[in-house]
Amino acid sequence: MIKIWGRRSAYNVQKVLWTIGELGLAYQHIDASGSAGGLDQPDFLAMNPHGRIPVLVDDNLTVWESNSIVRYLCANYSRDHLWAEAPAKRSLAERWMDWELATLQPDFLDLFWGFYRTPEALRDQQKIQHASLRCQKHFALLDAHLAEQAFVAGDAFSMGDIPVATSLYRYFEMGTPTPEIPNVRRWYGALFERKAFREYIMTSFDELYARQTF
Ligand SMILES: N[C@@H](CCC(=O)N[C@@H](CS)C(=O)NCC(=O)O)C(=O)O
Repeated sequence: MIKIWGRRSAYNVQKVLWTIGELGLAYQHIDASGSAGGLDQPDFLAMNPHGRIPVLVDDNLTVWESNSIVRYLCANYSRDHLWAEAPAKRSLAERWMDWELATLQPDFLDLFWGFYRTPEALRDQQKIQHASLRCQKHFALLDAHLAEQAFVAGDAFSMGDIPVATSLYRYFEMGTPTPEIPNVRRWYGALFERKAFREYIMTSFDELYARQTF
């Protein structure tokens, strides 16, 4: 059976749990990080030398890096559905996964950590404002893309939607200003129809408020 190590409130773990939910796979969740700790333990570091979550084990295979895990699951369990077999079609999804990791996530994490995870008295307002503007620019760009199509890689939901959309619930709910992005809102509404999105992404992240550890 597939095993997933990680904390359910962790953004990168949620991408993987959502994917597993979409694919309807049985899995075992092993709590790691947060109150469970364990990321610095030799057993864990043997699976992921970076000491980060999520980690997936499937039979003899161990995979770390959330987007790589999403790719692996879709390639192995969802051929020609969430994973497009044709490289050209697949690239439509993959570019948004890489964009999420390289461009959106660093700015989104600066905003989430700078605002939500920092106690009010310690917040650096200038840094928050800067991160907020960068996120607004990223989401406006995504909005323009979604004006042309229903999902990031075309007319159908694919693995490309998962990493980018994992940030939406927190972005809209954490209490910072968001721009007018009607196409992103429409996409968010379509994702809300998906059971696994509601189950794994639209979950409380209160435990992270003003928490600067883990
Ligand atoms: N690029 C990595 C980042 C992994 C990462 O930084 N995970 C965070 C949780 S989202 C983590 O392990 N933080 C330490 C902790 O939770 O104790 C990925 O996408 O898997």
